[in-house]
Amino acid sequence: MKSLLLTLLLSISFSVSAVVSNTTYFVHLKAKDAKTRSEIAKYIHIDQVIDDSVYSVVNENDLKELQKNFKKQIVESHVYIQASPGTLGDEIEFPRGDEKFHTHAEVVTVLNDLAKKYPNLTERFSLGTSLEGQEIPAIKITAVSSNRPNLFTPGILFLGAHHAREHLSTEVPLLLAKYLVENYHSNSEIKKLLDSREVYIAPMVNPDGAMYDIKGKKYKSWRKNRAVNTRGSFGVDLNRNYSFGWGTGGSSRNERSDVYMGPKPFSEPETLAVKAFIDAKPNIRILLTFHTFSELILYPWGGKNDGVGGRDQKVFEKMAKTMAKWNGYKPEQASDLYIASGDTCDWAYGAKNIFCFTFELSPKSMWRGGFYPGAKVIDRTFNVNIKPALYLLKHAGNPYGVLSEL
Ligand code: 0X9
Ligand code: ZN
Repeated sequence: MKSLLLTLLLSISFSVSAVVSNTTYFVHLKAKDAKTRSEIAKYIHIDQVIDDSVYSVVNENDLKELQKNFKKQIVESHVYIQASPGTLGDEIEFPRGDEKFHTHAEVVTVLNDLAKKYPNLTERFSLGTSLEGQEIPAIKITAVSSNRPNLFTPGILFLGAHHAREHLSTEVPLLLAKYLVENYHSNSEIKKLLDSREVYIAPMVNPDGAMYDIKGKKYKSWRKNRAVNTRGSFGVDLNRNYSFGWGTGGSSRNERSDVYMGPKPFSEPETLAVKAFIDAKPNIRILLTFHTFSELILYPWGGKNDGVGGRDQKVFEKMAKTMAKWNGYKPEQASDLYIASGDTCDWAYGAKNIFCFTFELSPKSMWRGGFYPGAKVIDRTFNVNIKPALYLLKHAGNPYGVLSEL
């Protein structure tokens, strides 16, 4: 009898916790400074910062946390329905009008085609496999022959789509791969770079999340991967799951939170794949991880208010400022936006000494489309970021060289 009751209770509590609502909510909160923003970032992901306000689209759990902890600061909150055109259905395709964005299958095809067309410049490889068994597709681009393995060739890594809904962050590195191989023969600057560098590009680190976000041709504002959590919710925030400073602020232990750090550092196959790859490639000196949105160039630290200090601080500042002249983005230390621990760049720099930047691509604000700005922004976002990408490629040889540039 006792065990029957227990079973009954367990099954009731399981089915209650298994019901997780998909409703999303728009919230506007007052947050007067970076310290206040960092308090809020312990619970939710802040989508946008403007003056003394922060704005976000959050799930039901995260809205409840805000109501519990920041009631007085909430200016506005309401149900948010993501306007996404298109038809119902289960296809893995982008909604109507956004077909120019690439699905996982299309990213694979583009990279395969590039590798086939430019066998002397490329090597197709996988960074690893996602939780749901999808390939994390990648390509190596270089004109340095792999028959000369003893030659030290500086390397650079470009990553896209740690966050599911940030689809533009896949397009930019994908276009970069195409641009580099297509211009090698005609552009002497690119020839020189590829003759002396190894470029690694993985445009979709989180294929499960990204494809879940578009499934049924309807955007879901999904951020995390699709990890099956213990109490019926899904997803770990991959940009809170790296080990350096993991769990020390600006991330949540609550599985339902959009900034859930995961049960342990590198608990996710996607972040572990990035780690394993970088561990195996000591020649990588620079990393650029693309995200959206807000038009920012961010550099460490992200998990604490201190700067990295010394000469490296100067390198980060100089590089960020130089690149900002070309793309018009705002250069700043990541924690000035809000503190978040366990992100890619704190680990890449803190554990591997890699000069790592996070670009928050277009648009600038929520009112210009936020995570879903439409396909019209793809080309222009890529175009303003060509020069920054080539600049980083150039300085992968010796990042400190920027200090003696005017
Ligand atoms: O919060 C993030 O993971 C990044 N922003 S996003 O809107 N793409 O989710 C920013 C990470 C920058 N790092 C820190 N602020 N620590
Ligand atoms: Zn992101």
